[in-house]
Amino acid sequence: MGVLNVTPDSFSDGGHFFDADAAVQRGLQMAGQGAAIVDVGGESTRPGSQGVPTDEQIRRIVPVIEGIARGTQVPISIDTHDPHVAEAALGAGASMVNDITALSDERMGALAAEREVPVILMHMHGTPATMQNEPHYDDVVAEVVTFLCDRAQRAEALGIPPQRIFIDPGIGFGKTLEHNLRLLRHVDRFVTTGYRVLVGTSRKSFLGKITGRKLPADRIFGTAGTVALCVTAGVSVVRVHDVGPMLDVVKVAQAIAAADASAES
Ligand code: HH2
Repeated sequence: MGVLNVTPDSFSDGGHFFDADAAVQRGLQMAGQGAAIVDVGGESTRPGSQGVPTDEQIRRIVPVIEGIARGTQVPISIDTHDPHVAEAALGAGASMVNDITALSDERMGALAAEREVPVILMHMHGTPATMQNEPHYDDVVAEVVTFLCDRAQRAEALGIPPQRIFIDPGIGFGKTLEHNLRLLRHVDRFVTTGYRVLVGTSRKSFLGKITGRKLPADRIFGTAGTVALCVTAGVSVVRVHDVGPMLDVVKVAQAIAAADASAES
């Protein structure tokens, strides 16, 4: 999944694709590089961010989704927790909903059920404005798995079949470095729930804490480390800014993960 933020302030690509034409070009470029999904968002959710009004998000994302959908068959997801934004995005050509609040607004679940589109349910502790204020868990892995299974069951009750549900531990959303590392170390626990798993580590600040890389664009190799680990553990989708390089990492990790099966066949 390639990341496309149509925002002035996203932590990594903020301001790069705020212009609709530049954003469409970027979306088509990621599709050409092999992205299986292009994830379009009109609101930064970086720590401390305050939120963008619904009409402004719609103004940002609709022309971009229309432009990308005209140029490629690659599915487009809409990164929003606002059902009005999601509805506008689906009308413009998106076919998947990426909800970082995991259906906190039940109208989002009803919309996804009615339109028969997949949903991504992500875990977040608090809200982007406050989430990094000393987050605490007794057992971060167990608590996040339990939360996501609960939300996935709620989605099923709203009429979304399990094969259309993705769960996502929400790396960096109300988590310390240690919490992020434990979630990645035990990402197989999410895979064994039976729901497909999506993980988004791309260029995030915890990678900078480990490597000393202050600029998000310098965290590509750090991202690659996490992508290899996630794919090997059975994660279905990785959400990344650098589609071309990460596709190579995915291919190598998939080949290694499949080695036993292919040697015996
Ligand atoms: N991370 C970000 C945004 N949306 N969605 C899912 N499902 N999982 C994630 O880990 C995730 C997400 C944050 O990254 P980015 O979009 O690059 O930055 P910003 O929120 O500043 O726009």
